Amino acid sequence: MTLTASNALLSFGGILLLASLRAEAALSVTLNGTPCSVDNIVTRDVCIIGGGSTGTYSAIRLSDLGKTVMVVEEKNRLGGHTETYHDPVTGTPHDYSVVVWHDLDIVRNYFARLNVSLVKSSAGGSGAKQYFDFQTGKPLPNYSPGDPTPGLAAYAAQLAKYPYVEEGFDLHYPVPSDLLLPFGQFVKKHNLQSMGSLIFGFAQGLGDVFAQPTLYVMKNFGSDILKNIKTGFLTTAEHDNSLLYEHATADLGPNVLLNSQILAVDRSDREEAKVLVKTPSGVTLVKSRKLVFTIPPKLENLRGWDLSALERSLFRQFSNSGYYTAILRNSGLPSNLSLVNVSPHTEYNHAALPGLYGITPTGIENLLDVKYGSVNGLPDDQVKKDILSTAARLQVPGRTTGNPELAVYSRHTPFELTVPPKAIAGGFYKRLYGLQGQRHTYYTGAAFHTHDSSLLWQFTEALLPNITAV
Ligand SMILES: Cc1cc2nc3c(=O)[nH]c(=O)nc-3n(C[C@@H](O)[C@H](O)[C@H](O)COP(=O)(O)OP(=O)(O)OC[C@H]3O[C@@H](n4cnc5c(N)ncnc54)[C@H](O)[C@@H]3O)c2cc1C
Ligand SMILES: *[C@@H]1O[C@H](CO)[C@@H](O)[C@H](O)[C@H]1NC(C)=O
Ligand SMILES: *[C@@H]1O[C@H](CO)[C@@H](O)[C@H](O)[C@H]1NC(C)=O
Ligand SMILES: *[C@@H]1O[C@H](CO)[C@@H](O)[C@H](O)[C@H]1NC(C)=O
Repeated sequence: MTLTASNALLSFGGILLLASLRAEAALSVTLNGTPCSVDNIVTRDVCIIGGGSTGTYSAIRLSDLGKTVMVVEEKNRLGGHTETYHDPVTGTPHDYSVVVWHDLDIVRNYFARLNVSLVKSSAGGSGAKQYFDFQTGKPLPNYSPGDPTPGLAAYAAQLAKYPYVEEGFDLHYPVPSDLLLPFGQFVKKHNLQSMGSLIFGFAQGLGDVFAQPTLYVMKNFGSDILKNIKTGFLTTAEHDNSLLYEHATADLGPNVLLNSQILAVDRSDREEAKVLVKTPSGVTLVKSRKLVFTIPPKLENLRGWDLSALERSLFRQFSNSGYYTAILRNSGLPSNLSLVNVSPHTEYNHAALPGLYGITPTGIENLLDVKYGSVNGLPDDQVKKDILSTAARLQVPGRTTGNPELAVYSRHTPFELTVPPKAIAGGFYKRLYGLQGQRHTYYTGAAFHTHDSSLLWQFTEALLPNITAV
């Protein structure tokens, strides 16, 4: 019997037991006209591509609405950009990527459903702020970001003109020209200069926020964010945001394929979509009536997909920024300061990219949180080297030399997906949204709205009636 060799597989659920029994007599299927042999075939109502913020939400909600699901995730865990470091010495958790959610019913209901407690939190981070030019390592003791209040008030008045940008990309045409202006020009036009430093710090991950079309900035930094800055965001009571995803993983049981790569997708059949997946225990074919697509739609991430000419022509237009996170150990830097990267040479004294946004406390001795940005993707080796050499040159009073190393490093890249103003004005997002429901596929996730978990759950919730319709 092959069963003795399959203990690990058995714990993964009945599906894989089946796979092991069939391993010697592989099944043959035809995908995109090519015969493929598979170890296992499963049928679900919905196959969810990507198990990050949006994919996990989709899986839980669709299950609760009585649908059978299968989530396909390439990493070894659900959660996507949500990552938690557990200090091996103290066991203390630190969320080094996604930190907060909006205080909204949809958020509270979802966490209650997965039995994870929430508390109010500010998005500001901890530690007394000190300003350094990270390029030279020198302190800038006389620098102050100034009072952003007048700029924020004027910005809020501008936001109020475009309430629909907070719901998605259902734009009004012709697209108002202010939404297409590079944000730096929009700032000057509406006298928002006093919020220049604040927006750069908030819109981390957007690359050069002042060069991005204003539309993307408004989607990232919208009215509900402004409200939550005043009234408080939500975070997990345990300060371990990955609990949400661990509970979801347990809840979904065998309906998640982790460490799994998509080999091919065939949506040509009128009845069902076929997704061929390489899993750690063999090749599985997932057949489903509907797909929920939540991954970054960059062509290099869609090898094996049967993209239509339209899908290809839309997805190839996306550019992306780079965003990276790390935890620095033994840096010799104090554990209780928030070090902000400012530059004497930029318009709002914001950090020059590529570079660190800042280094902030984790609440754990000897461990510091690092955020790093670039206008496009960079090789990991370059980012890691830059983080270490930058940390080494910071002239923080009282520091020791240390022996800096990265306790963890994470590549959140491609991050923000954008298209040029001309494409936005020309109806790019109308065509992108026109894909909804075509070829069994529903699209959600950051590229289809914005990098904000709470708003993505709202956006996904609104799609559910269509996904569950027969
Ligand atoms: C450092 C950082 C801090 C942030 N802080 C906050 C915050 O405090 N609050 C907030 O609301 N938002 C925050 N965000 C934004 C965050 O919420 C994301 O925008 C959100 O995770 C987007 O959800 P998503 O489902 O589109 O993508 P993801 O969560 O990234 O999920 C996509 C999933 O698909 C998987 N995947 C990708 N390609 C494939 C493939 N080809 N095959 C199989 N699987 C694939 C990925 O591994 C990932 O798990 C932060 C992001 C970062 C990077
Ligand atoms: C919910 O979480 C609490 C606290 O972690 C735990 O005591 C309880 O058993 C959990 N309930 C369910 C239904 O999982
Ligand atoms: C940080 O900690 C050091 C000693 O570890 C202490 O001297 C200093 O006052 C602290 N600074 C702040 C801003 O808390
Ligand atoms: C969802 O279905 C409704 C009703 O059929 C339709 O009007 C709407 O355009 C659909 N929305 C999407 C995003 O497909």
